[in-house]
Amino acid sequence: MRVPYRLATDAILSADSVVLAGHENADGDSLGCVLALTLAIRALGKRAVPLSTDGVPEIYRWMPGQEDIRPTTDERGFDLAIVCDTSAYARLGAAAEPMRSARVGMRLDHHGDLGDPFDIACVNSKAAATGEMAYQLIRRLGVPITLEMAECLLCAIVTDTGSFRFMNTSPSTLQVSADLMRRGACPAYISELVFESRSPASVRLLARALSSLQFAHEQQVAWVRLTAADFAETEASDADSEGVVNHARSMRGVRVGMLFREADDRGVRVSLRSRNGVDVAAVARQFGGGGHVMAAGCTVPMGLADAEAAVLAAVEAQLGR
Ligand SMILES: [Mn+2]
Repeated sequence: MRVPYRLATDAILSADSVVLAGHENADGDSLGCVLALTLAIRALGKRAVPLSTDGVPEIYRWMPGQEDIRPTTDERGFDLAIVCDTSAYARLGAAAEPMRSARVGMRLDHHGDLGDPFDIACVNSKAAATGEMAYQLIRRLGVPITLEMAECLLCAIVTDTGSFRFMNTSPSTLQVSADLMRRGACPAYISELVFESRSPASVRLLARALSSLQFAHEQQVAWVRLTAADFAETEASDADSEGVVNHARSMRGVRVGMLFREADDRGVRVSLRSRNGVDVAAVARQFGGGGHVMAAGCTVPMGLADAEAAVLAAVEAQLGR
């Protein structure tokens, strides 16, 4: 897979102002890329404006430079926009307009879907995290990777690989991570901050989800649900449901794990996780979503029970293929 890093570095080097944003429901990867690239672009003496439509979830509020992130900006006409960790402007939420209005649009992403057209598309679906690609880009810019950048990039990799446990972890993922460690970043420290610093509300929310556990397809499919009342009564935020879906997949014999959550008036948000190559991205695409083969999501404009039935039927069809 040839990634046009040369075009990407040329675009950055010839820009004076750069605006960067990751996807809605920001995660360690989207934020890590936006922040590391912001630091690198500023190190080149250029202006960089980091955006994240729903701000920075609490578990990422230690990341270097995160205090600069705004949901959006009134400014338009940046020289360059860098869309991180997604293929679509629509997923940038409030940050979409300043990003769209930039003279040059660049996508830096490890999702395989086609998405919107960009002037420069740096896409590598083999990269474990977009952070792995941001590392390659910063190296090619000739900017020394500081401890701050290294912590952002390693956080991107640690979170998107589930602490190097997921199938996407490759030799190059580990090589990049080793280099980031040599620059002072520490996976144990990052894991502690991200995975061992949960809010009581998020654990109470997890308890609600686990108590809803259901199975189908000879226990090869497991799912949990979170209602609007679960969020309200535990005082949990949307970000507190991160990782809940992994519990549905964590059991012996389960091939597909799912989380259904009543999100907003758009309907039910569905997260899908699989193993052994079961393609849940294909399922998500049937409902207008997308993602990776073994980690995908979609929003279904139905009530909770109907959404569960519809997605379960699609998953069972996928398993029967
Ligand atoms: Mn990612």
